[in-house]
Formats: sequence, structure tokens, C-alpha cells
Amino acid sequence: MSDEPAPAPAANPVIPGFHPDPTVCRVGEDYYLACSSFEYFPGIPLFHSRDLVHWTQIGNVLDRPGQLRMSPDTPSSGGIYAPTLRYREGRFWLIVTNVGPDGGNLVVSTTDPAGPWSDPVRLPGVPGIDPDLAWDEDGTCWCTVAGLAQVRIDPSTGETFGEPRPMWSGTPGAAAPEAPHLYRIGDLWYLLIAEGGTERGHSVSVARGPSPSGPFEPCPSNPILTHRSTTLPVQNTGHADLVQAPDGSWWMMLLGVRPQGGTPGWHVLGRETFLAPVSWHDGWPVVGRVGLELPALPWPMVPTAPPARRDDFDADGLHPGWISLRDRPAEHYTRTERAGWLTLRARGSSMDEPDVVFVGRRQQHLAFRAGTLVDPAEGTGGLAVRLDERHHYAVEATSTGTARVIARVGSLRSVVAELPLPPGPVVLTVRTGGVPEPHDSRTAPDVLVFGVEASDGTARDLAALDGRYLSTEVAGGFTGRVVGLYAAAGTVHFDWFDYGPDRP
Ligand code: 6LW
Repeated sequence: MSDEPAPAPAANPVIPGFHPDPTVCRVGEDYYLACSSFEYFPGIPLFHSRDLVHWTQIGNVLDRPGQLRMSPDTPSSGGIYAPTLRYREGRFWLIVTNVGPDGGNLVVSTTDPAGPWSDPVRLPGVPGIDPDLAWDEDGTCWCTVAGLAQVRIDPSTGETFGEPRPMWSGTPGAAAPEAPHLYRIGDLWYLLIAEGGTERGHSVSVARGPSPSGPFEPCPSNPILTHRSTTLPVQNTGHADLVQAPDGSWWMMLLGVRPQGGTPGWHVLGRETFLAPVSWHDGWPVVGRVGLELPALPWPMVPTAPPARRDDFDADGLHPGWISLRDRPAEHYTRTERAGWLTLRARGSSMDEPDVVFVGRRQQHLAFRAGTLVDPAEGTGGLAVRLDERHHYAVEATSTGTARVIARVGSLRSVVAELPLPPGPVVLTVRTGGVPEPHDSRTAPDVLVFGVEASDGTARDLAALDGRYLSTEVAGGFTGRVVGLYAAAGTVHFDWFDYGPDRP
């Protein structure tokens, strides 16, 4: 496996992999964007860009237990949903819902989006999910939520003023009016929403009115964006936010998916973040089809350094792209026990358990390759591709000298391959492999090939598993695949982890 860096993305999706519900704001020449993170900790990845195309993760908004506590009772696809990120008078504000025990809506703020962000201010008077923040000329802060309903709030104290009031809630008969974002544009207030549900029927609609509370008149050409009933490569387009560039042009960041294989089309990377240009006609925003190519930009691109393919675990702390399940206590995830290694100490006994010690990164490429050097002398652990507790594949090494591949699909769990190992550290690998012929309506989206490279030079593939079972169409939920390291028993040391696009 090479240390060659992966190329920075210059195509849609501009933030590939499980990065749904994008929310964006601009300050001067700088754009900032946040996404949902669900059961993973730290919560809410925060990105920076200078051109709306090249995004670099500069932190996570909820990165300490004082801001975000998720117990094993927070289900997968519970936790942190759909934030709104806004800037006002020198401060960044982010409002979000924690769905689960001890949850609810909360606000955090900062002067530096890279962090630290404040402790959360809770909003017990704000119901539901997908909260939005907008300030009018008098400084009144309007919070609009899925459903739709609206209430005035003080985001610095969490106080609400009056009861939430129902308002324009999308196209009559359309499912799930949600993801509201309210903007003052010119003399009018625009209310952008998603409707139709976050699956193939997803769409973006808009209404406008004279004040932040309406009354709102729907756009005659709603939905202004949907890919429903098409065979376009990007599907489920919706949950959008608008941003204006310094040159006055308007842009939309939205979520979409890339289904692969036969019917019904399986998407395995979760909902990804796409960029689309917006034009205005008769005072309404117009969005074209969202493709895999980049829209033409009226400014030069500002590429950023590509991410390193290998993490040697030599730096202090973990890169902000590393995510754990629900929490990351130092006694279970440590960099100090063996210098230059990541040490995981088991808690849950397998990837089936909600409290398993797991740390991974989002799968961001349809074809990828990953590997790790693991020392299993004191425990059992390995390399997993995870959708949730009930949908994951893994290759692991045991202290008793075995490598094995485990497949968990729904209520079925199986050891699908086993191999005796010579003593010592071992390289565990996973990559996407070719999908077997014939290609027809039942063709898999991809195949995941798990392998081992032992210290005596033996290298072999142990199992090739159908990727459809690690897709949202099979598992349900709101997330995508995460590739990472886990401990199932004892203490397990990892010297490095590689991840990158697979190139033939
Ligand atoms: C989110 C809702 C949605 O709260 O899915 O696609 C939900 N839109 O707005 C979870 O991401």
C-alpha cells in the first residue's frame, strides 16, 4: 500500500461519503459548512473552503463530553441530526437536535469555527428536529423547525417567546416537510424546505413572504429541485442550504446519494454533500439538475492539500475525521501506551454491541482500499466496515493466532473465513473488488474483499462479500459506511491505518 496522497475532489459530490444535511455560511472569502453526525463522536464535522469545491475539515463542533453525551441507549441513526450554521456580528451560531435519551434542541456558538465551541444552551421550548436560526432587522431571532413551526428564541439563554406557531408546511400531500432555512433576500423572506422524505422522493421547495413569520406564498414551480422518477446518477436530492458568493452569485449545498448496482439501486456511502448553482427568475431561485461533474465556477479554484493516505498514529491526538461510537473515553482509546501506536481497550465484545470500542473514518470513494498493521498479542481486534450494529463486515486477528472474517447482516452473524496466523503483528486489509458477471437487475453495488498479510510474507484474500448488505437500502437509517479499527477483547495495538481510493 503506497503513501501517495489521494487527489483532492474536483467533482460532485464536493464532500463525498456520509456527510448529510449540509448547512453553509460565508464570512468574507471564507465558507464554512457543517453536517449531521448521528451516533458518532465527536459530533458535527465542520469544513472550510475558499471556492465551495475544495473543503477541508477543520474540526468538529461537539468535540468534548461536556457538549455531547450519548449512552449505548442512543440508537444508531439517533444522536445528532441536521444542524443550521449561521454567522452574525462576529459570532458563529449552530443549532441542532440530539435525538435520543437526554436529547432535544441545543445551540452552541464561537468566534472561531475551528473551535472550541461553547457549551450547549438547551432549548426546551423548541420542539421537533431540523431547527433553523434567522435574525430580523430588529435582532429578533426566529427558530423554524420541521413540520413546520416557528418560535422566537434568545439563542444565548435558550429562552423561547410564546408557543411554536404552525406555518406554511410545503406542498399539500407531500411527505415530511423538513429542513427549513429562512433567509432575508432583498425585501422578502424566503423559506427553503425539503419535502417528500429523504429517500427517492426527496425534493427542495421554497416559499416567500413579507416577514420572517410569513404569510408565505409557495413558488409556482415547486419543487425547485428533485430527481425523483429519473435515472440520473445522483438521487434523493434535497435538504439544501443557500449561500451567496462575494461576487453576488448564489449557490446551493444539498444532499444526494449515488445508488449503484441493480434494482432498487443500493447507496453505500450514505448521503453526500453536493454543490449546485442557483439563478433567479421572477424573484424565485432556480436550480438545474445536479450531476457528478462540477458546475462551472465564476472564480479560480483554490485547491487544498490532499489528505494523507496513511495515519501513522505519530501525531498528538487524532485527526478530526476520525469518529468513534457514541463516546471516546481515554481509557479505551489511547496514544500513550505504545509510542507511535493507537491502543484500543475492549469494552463491548464485538461490532454487534453498541458500546464496542471502534474508531473509523467515512468511506468516501466508491472504490477504495484500506489496511492496518495490528498487534493482537494481548487481545482480539481488527478492521471493520460498519453501517450499524446489525450490518457490518470485519477481518480480525486474535491473540491465539487466528485471522477471521465476520459478516453480520440483520439477525444473521457468521464467521465466513478463518486462517491460522504465525505469531506477531499482521496487516489486515479491505478493498472493493469486481462485481461478478452477469450484470443485471440483481447486480451488487460493490464487493468488499477482506484479506491478511502475515509476518511470514503470506498474503491472501479471505473473503469477498456482497456490498449490498452494507447499504442504506438494506440497513435503513441515515448514515453511510465507516471504515475503521476496533477491539473485541483485551488490548489491541495498531501501528498505522491506510485509506484511499483504489486505482487499478
Ligand atoms: C433530517 C431530515 C432529513 O433531520 O433527514 O434529509 C433527517 N433530511 O431533515 C436526518 O438526516
